[in-house]
Amino acid sequence: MRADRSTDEIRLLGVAARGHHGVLDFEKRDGQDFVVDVVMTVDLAEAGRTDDLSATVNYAEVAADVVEVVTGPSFDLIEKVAAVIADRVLARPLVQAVEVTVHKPQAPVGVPFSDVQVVVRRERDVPVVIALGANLEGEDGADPAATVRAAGHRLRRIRGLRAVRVSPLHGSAPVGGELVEGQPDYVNAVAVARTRLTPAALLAALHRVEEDFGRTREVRWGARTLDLDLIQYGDPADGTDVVSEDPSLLLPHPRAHERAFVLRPWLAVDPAATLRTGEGSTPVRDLIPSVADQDVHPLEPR
Ligand code: PH2
Ligand code: MG
Ligand code: MG
Repeated sequence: MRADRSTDEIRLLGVAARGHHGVLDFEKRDGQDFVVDVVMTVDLAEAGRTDDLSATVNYAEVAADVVEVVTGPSFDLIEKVAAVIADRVLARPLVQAVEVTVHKPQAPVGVPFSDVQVVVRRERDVPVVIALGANLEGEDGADPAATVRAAGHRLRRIRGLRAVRVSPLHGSAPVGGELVEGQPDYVNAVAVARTRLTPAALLAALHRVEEDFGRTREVRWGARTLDLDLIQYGDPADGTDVVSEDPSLLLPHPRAHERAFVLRPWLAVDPAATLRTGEGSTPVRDLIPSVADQDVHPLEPR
C-alpha cells in the first residue's frame, strides 16, 4: 500500500521574538527572547512539479503565526507556547505533521546554561464524514449492498483513518435530474471516522478504494459500482472544519444538506451529527424534515 505520510519537510528555524511567558513575575513583566523552530511534514511533490506557491506551505505565513503566538498573551509554560504554535501550524490544510521547538535561552535557571528547549510533535486527528453509494453490480458480480458493506470494511484498512463507524445500509431512489433516468436504486451508507491524513491525501485514498472496487470515472451522477464522497472534514461546531472551493475537493460536500441518502444514514451512525451550512452549522437532525419527501429506507440487516 502506498505510504500515507510524505517524507518531505519544510524546516523554519530560529524564528526570534520577544515574549512574556514564564512562571515568575518578572518574566511576565519584563519579557525575554524566545526562539522557535518549526519542522513541517508536507508533501512537496506537486510544488516541485508546478513551481506554484499554492501547492505548498508559505513559510513566511508560518513565521508570522509563530511571532503572533510568542508576542501574544503570556503563558506560564513554554510547553503551552509550543502546543499553541503546533495547533496553529496544523490548521494549514497541507501540513501532515509538525514538530515545534521553543528555546528560552535567557530562562531563569540559576546556573550557567546555554539553552533550554521543549519539543512537541503533533499530527492531525480530525473527524471526517464519508458517504458510500453503489447501484451497479461489481466486476465480481457483487450486488450493491455487498459492495457497500465490503467498502465499509475496506475503509478500516486505510492507514491514517481510525475509529471508523459505518451506518446501517439504506436503499434510495436515484437523485440528480435527467442524467439518472432509468438507473437502478442505490444502496447508501455513511461512515464517520477520524484521520491524520490531509484532505487531499484522504481523498486520494478514497479514490484508490473506488478503483479497487472496479470504479471507473464516468458521467457525473451516472450509475456506479462504488462512489465514496468526502462530505465533511473537521468539526463545524467549533469552526475547525476545512472549507474548500477547489473543484477537485469541494468541502463541505455542496449537496449533502439536501440529500436524504446522506443525511439519514449519517444521523443513524451519529445522532449528534452537525453539518456546515454557510457561515454556521446545523444539526443533521434539523435538516431531515426538509428532505422527508425523498425515498430513503433502512435495508434489513443481513
Ligand atoms: N449518488 C449520486 C447521484 N444520485 N442518488 C442516490 N439515491 N444515491 C446516491 O448515492 C447518488 C444518487 C452521485 O454520486
Ligand atoms: Mg456522489
Ligand atoms: Mg463521488
